[in-house]
Amino acid sequence: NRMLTWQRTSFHFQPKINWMNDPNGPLYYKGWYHFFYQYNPEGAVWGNIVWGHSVSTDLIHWRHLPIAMTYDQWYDSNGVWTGSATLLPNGDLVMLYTGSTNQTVQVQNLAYPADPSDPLLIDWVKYPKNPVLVPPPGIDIHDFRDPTTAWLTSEGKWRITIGSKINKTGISLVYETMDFKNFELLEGVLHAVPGTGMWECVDFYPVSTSGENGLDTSMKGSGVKHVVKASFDDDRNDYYSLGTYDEETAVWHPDDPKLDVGLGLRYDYGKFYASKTFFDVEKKRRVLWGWIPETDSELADIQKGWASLQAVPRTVVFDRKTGSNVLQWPVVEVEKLRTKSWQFSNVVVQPGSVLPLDVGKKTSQLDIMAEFELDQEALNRVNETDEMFSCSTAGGAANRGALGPFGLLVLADESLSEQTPIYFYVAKGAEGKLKTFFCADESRSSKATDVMKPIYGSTVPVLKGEKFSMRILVDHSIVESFAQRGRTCITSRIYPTKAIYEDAKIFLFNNATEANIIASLKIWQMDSAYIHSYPTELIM
Ligand code: DQQ
Repeated sequence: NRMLTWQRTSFHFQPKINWMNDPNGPLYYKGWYHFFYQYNPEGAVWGNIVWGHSVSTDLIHWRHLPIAMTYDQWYDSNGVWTGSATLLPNGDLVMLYTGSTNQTVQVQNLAYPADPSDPLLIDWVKYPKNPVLVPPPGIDIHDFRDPTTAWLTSEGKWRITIGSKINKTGISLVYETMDFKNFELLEGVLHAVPGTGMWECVDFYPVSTSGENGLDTSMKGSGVKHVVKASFDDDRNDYYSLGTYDEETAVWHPDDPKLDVGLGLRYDYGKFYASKTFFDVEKKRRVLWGWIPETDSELADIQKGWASLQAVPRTVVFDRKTGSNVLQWPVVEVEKLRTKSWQFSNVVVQPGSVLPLDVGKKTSQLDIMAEFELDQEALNRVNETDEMFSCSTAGGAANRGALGPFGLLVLADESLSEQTPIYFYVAKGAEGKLKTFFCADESRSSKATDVMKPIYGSTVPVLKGEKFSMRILVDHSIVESFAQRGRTCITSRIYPTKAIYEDAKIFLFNNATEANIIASLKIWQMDSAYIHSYPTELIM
């Protein structure tokens, strides 16, 4: 029944049925990408959490494997919660995860593959002397979770960090270990930010300031900056910050205190949470996984029998042009799904107009690359304007300013009664300084009344000589949008009821009052990925 199944996606990772949340322990091992995830095998709501498990050779096509770990010990009987993988230099693999005990105490546990020679890592053994860590003095038993991948010190010891809070200050504790069984809590914290609440799923990793390659988690020294990311339980967003890691003190300092964790940048200004990176040893890149929660009602999730997606994995690199943010970009393998393409060159879109783009029938699975130029005469002519602009102002893409909004309407029906505008908005300040916003307006994304319809967005740096550029992945009920090669990203989890399958169209629009825009686009239809179940579909 097409009404029941249309919300399923075609190239985003999701289990066949039931609830999924955080990505866990991603890694590349003996020829396979492994993806574990928080999973409820018994329903479409959070609970009974185990580790689901899938493998892939390209991060796009997946084979679901049996559940890797279930809640079968006193130290994880309330759930096998989030954790991370560490690949040791000798090839050994260790997994650390949070268990919620029979008393709902949050503890850290060690697990490892039963048969390290099995590239599929089907069977897992929990260390008999678990837990390896319990909440230290001063830390609430419910505020101690989500161990990171470990990194090496110059002395050959391993360090991990674990998110927590003290009063309202979000913190990340650092532990040192030789064997992943005995740990020592270091004095002080990796980092703390007052007022930010509990830090979930902390991630800590180096990025190269001189090259495009990703770095092993233990890399340090010159030409390296470190990212701290925390998922804020209070506002359910993933915040990151760039800075310097001091090995001596095991302390990290933000480059710019104004852009500290939670004060500045987010990975994504839409729906995107509990993310985690791993270093892909095969392709020498750092890959980011992020959980996309639902924004419909719990009842709707129960009715459809499943909940949540994962974002298409993204490579993460330091933005050497701005020097102040990372760039996120869908892994190159997703381009293998590109089929038929359409090109539009230098289309002039006049103020107040909407132009349909004919890209054939299969319009609910697209990869769109678009570039826009604002007409220079108008840019010069327009005086200071819209300095108070914010994406989230009521009205969204319907609000008209001198130099915006302009962009695309995706998952729109013929009559535009459903549409999701993804757009730029240019504000002009004193001395002619331009400030560009990148926004996604979900307020008209669905006729359904039981879904959230926020308007998302933030600023995006557009450097001298750059055009306004966006990439959009459209996949039935999710739209992932990337501005300026991934400086600002927005994931929209939306539920069109009319703009589905071949009734989903796309349009160019320009709601600016003063300026023409010139648009050039390349648009590909996307094939579906192979994401099948074990064992029925695996055994061929
Ligand atoms: N989800 C896990 C926790 C983590 C939270 C439980 C973040 O370990 O803090 O399912 O979404």
